[in-house]
Amino acid sequence: MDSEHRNYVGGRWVDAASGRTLTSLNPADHDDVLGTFPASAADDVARAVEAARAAYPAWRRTPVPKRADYVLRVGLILEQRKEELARLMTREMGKTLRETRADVQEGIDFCHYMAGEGRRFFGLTMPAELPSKFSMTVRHPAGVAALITPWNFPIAIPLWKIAPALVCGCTAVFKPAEDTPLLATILVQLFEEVGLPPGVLNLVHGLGEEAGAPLVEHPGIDVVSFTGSREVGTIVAEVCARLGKRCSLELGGKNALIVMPDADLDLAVEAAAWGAFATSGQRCTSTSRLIVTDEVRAEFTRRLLERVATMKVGSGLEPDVELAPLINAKQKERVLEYVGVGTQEGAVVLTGGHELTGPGYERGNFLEPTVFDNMTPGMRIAQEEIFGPVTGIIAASTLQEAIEIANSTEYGLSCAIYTRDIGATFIAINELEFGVVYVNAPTIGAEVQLPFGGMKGTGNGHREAGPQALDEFTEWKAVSVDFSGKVQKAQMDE
Ligand code: UN1
Repeated sequence: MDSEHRNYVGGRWVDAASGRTLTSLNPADHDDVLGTFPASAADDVARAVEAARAAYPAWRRTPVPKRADYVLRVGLILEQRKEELARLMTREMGKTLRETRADVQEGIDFCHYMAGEGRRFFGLTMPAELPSKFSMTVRHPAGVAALITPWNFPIAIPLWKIAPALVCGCTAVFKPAEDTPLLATILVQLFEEVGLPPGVLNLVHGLGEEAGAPLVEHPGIDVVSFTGSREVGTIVAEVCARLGKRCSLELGGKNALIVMPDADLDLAVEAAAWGAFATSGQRCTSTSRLIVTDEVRAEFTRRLLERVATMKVGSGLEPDVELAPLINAKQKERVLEYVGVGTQEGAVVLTGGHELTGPGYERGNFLEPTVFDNMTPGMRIAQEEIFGPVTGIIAASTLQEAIEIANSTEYGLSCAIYTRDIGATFIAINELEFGVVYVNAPTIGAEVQLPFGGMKGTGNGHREAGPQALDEFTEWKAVSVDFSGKVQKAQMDE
């Protein structure tokens, strides 16, 4: 494969005007270069937005089932190329092959789900209070969309945005994370391969400050869909508020798993280990707080440490590795810093806490799985998203206290409870302030037909995936047709 990649603007592959490039490296082996990509700036962004604007009128008028067909066909190609793309994704993003296969699969599932929406796209009909009047709602596309995605799900998350945007009749400019530009490029190539009209989907590579910021600011963008850090998301929200744009944000979590005294401890331990350390803790849904009731805390801790001791760290291509490298050196440093912060705050490292640098680890960003004990709810490590293989145990004495602790952060994405008590289950369902709640299942592993997103600081009230995905990219139009032959006056005519 050609290793010099380009932006995709108006159906053409083009370099950044400046000619500058960025390089994508394998997080498990820095000597393995995946390619170079344009370091785009405001002028490149402007061209992409113009192309998307030019394509918008015709795309908006294309019948919905036809728009959805392109998405279906991309899903079918992804099925054929799943293994190849999963391998490339492990090379570019790092996570294990089992996980990259699942990432591609999540993309396939969502393409198929959204393709079905092309033949639903339901509105409502409702009665009119006046005679000879018909009322209904129809969806109208939100316009030209900016889609800004993170590196942790290089295929699934872009498709959570691209697929509904296109089905809804939006045209789009896609700005993927600079750490996973190759997978983003291939994804856009698939839309080209299925014959998507030029300009409907445009790709601009680059850094957030250089390419993402001018994209959000551009007056030709009507709606912004952003997944990333709370810090950047707040800036996106402020800019959009100032410019009167719609935006939907998914900004991470501080996800908790509650273990009740009657829990099946083996399942709870496995869910904790999987939820905390899959993708090396680099999921918005990763379990970073284990809220364990007093009766089972000692035994849960013992079994968890036993399980963590079996976890192998290494290249995601090796079959028995459970913790693959972190995305880049900066992220690794950030996580190590948090380990220091936690220790200073008085939490105790039960296992892990170090970088791995020995044979096999020299050229990547490898960290040990880390478990803190004596974490208390107010600590920074219990409040801030770390996005690495770090979790901590917080003690709780009752269900009520466990729920209060779970709710005590600014985030509200994913929460799990392990219990066999039906009462505790429903109290938790009612009281937890999280957009995603699991009973006897880990905090990670959302399925595409369910709405995904969080309460409080995790977002701004929007949901991705599920039927709600359409709301991100459409406006509702309330339509009334009066065939009475009179000017009827609502609320006045008898
Ligand atoms: C994310 O990390 O932003 O629920 C998304 C999960 C995945 C999606 C995570 N299906 O863990």
